[in-house]
Amino acid sequence: MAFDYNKYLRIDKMPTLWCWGCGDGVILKAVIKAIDTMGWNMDDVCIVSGIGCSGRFSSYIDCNTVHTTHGRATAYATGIKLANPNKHVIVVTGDGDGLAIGGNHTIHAARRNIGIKHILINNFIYGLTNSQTSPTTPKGFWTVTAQKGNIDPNFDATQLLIAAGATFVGRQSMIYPDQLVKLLVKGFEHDGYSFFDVFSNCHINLGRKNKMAAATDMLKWIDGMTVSKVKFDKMSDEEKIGLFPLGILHEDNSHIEYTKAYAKVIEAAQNGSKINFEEIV
Ligand SMILES: Cc1ncc(C[n+]2csc(CCOP(=O)(O)OP(=O)(O)O)c2C)c(N)n1
Repeated sequence: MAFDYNKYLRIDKMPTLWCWGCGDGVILKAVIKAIDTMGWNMDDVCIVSGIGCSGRFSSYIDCNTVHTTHGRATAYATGIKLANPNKHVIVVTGDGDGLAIGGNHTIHAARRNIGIKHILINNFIYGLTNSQTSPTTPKGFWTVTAQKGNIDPNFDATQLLIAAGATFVGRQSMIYPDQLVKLLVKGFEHDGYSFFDVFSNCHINLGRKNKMAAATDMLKWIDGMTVSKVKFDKMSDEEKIGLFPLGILHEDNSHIEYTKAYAKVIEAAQNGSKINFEEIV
């Protein structure tokens, strides 16, 4: 029997506002399937998004949703999770939203290991606002703010997040929805902060000006720069240049999830006792 997406969607908001061929719709379906696999009650799920094409995410899933300000989604999600430790808080941002204006919130959520699930839709551009350079825009690409080609070095979000202390970091491309569902489920099961760098296409606002006008052109480009972590790990340093590994890139289950640590602060304050810092690892 076909999977019933309608059960999870706000049908009155369909069709989505995303452009024809945009990868965001594939990611939406993958997130729904991952939630379904988890068997979560939708009353216990909260989706928080910022502003951007990725920001539309919270409009479409029928659960608790918050469409917040650009760059601040992770800060809202942190507050929501702290106040409701038993809820499943999923934050969805773009690469501009989560790595540029909101980069600060992202690294500190990772550092604290708060149990929010951060899906970064990485389309390598500020999509909604018509093509400004983002922290992941490749060198040489035309953007509206770099009309001679982008000179800014870009970074690999997963390496930043690992360095910041994230305890689950993975990457997948929307070209492989089944693998994306699997990765999301692994990260949803993880007790702590989970970060997913999800490559997506924006053929309208990035591709068209960079000789990839069709969605399929951009998908080929994305596919050409990604490789499974298993293959990546066997490559020489030279072969790895320009390639991004896909899969679980980092997992560390040895640290306490932040709301559990914070519960000890509440307990100490209520009982007039001291925190046992040996339990805060
Ligand atoms: C504080 C603030 N700064 C800037 C904007 C304008 N703005 C809205 S969306 C956006 C860029 C979105 O790009 P990204 O986060 O990469 O998401 P995408 O649209 O590509 O999904 C910008 C700059 C805003 N709404 N608020």
